Amino acid sequence: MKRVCVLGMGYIGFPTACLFATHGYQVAGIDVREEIAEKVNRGKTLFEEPGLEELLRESLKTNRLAAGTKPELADVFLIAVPTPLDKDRMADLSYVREAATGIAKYLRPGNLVILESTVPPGTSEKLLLPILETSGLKRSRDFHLAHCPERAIPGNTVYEMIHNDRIIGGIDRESARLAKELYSAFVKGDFFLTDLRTAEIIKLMENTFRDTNIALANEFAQIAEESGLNIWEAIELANKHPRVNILQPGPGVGGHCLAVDPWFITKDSARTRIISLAREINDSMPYHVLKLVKGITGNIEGATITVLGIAYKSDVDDTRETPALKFIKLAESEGYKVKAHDPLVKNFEYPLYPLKEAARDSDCLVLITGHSSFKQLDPAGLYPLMRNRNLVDTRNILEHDKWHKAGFRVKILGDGSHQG
Ligand code: SAJ
Repeated sequence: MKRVCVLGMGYIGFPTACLFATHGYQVAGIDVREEIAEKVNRGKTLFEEPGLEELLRESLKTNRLAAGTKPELADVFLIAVPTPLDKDRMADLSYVREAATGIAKYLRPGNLVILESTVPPGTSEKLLLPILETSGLKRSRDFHLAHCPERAIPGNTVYEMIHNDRIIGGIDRESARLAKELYSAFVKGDFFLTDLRTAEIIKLMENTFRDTNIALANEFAQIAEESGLNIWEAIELANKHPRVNILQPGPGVGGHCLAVDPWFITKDSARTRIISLAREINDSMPYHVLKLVKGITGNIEGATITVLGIAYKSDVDDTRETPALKFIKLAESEGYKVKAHDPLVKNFEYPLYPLKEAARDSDCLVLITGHSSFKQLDPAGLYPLMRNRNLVDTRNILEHDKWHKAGFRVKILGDGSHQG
């Protein structure tokens, strides 16, 4: 049976390790953090994702998965470590470097190395290969290398890992073919083979496309506020056109992908304009939300605001790059007292309160994350606790009539037709 060593037990590496373990491979799940490896071995999932708990249980029951902190001999090494932005908006590739250095010691003739982490074009060739060759082995002759960027969406990771099509870039045709064979164990989508550099940029293009589309929606939203119309209705109707699909405006773009990856393209290019502008528009949305809050809270001295939703998007417990954090910092710097509530998030930079505590003495509710459970919020359960009845809905998910009837002034992001 083939052995796969997965480096990085994060949002991608962990479910990937479980999928290989439940589809015929012996898997070592490696993470530099000992507590992560221990948790996996104790059968605890590292985050919530539909289907993940069952996969882990099955992987451990059959002894096909064991987590540890050091790489070990294997047929396949799969790198799924984070590639965050550094403070100069450059890709921080230190985790990739560290993982490759670890692998080089265990690399043997015939091995296949796969990079799943998102990286700037050229990283596999310029950074990864030279490190792997410190093993004394030679690319193509002795070992294979492929880049198979992950494409699964948080909140539906396991399903998408199985059903999405995959792009595989190889250092040579044989590397791509071997990687395809490996993933075929559980991937039901189609495979498309290409070279390393093309695979690297495809991943970045996908997320940049989405980020740019959201920036357009955010710009439309601000235009709608200026022009006294409702962008939500306008987008819905524009999307009835067979070739138009505008995404939704909101309080900004978070997560570890859309808010990060476009910068990997701009970094080495003097030609990018739309990409960085889109990033700036999306990054500016928390300022815009604060402007809406100021508009509705008016002259209330030292107002307290309640942030509903901290996660970077609906129905996940993930707060990476969340626009909520930026919004809270901005609001505090302008003298607001902020209390935050999120039904799913457990750890955050700021204290989180149960809903009623968060609403107590508040002057304004600001819905940042569109969690499904918020749709059922009952204004009658909250306003008796509040000092003033104001609501800003940045996701347009609440039943606004209900809130109006309960005496709230309501501001919806992107809706200039609303009179409050
Ligand atoms: N957002 C909007 N309006 C929308 C859609 C999203 O404001 O219409 C915001 C969300 O609230 C969130 C952010 O954008 O803050 C990103 O959320 P998302 O659901 O669009 O995407 P991610 O970051 O969770 O996952 C993306 C996916 N990429 C694409 O759809 C092209 C996923 O398939 C990738 O695997 C993932 O990035 C990744 O890991 O790269």
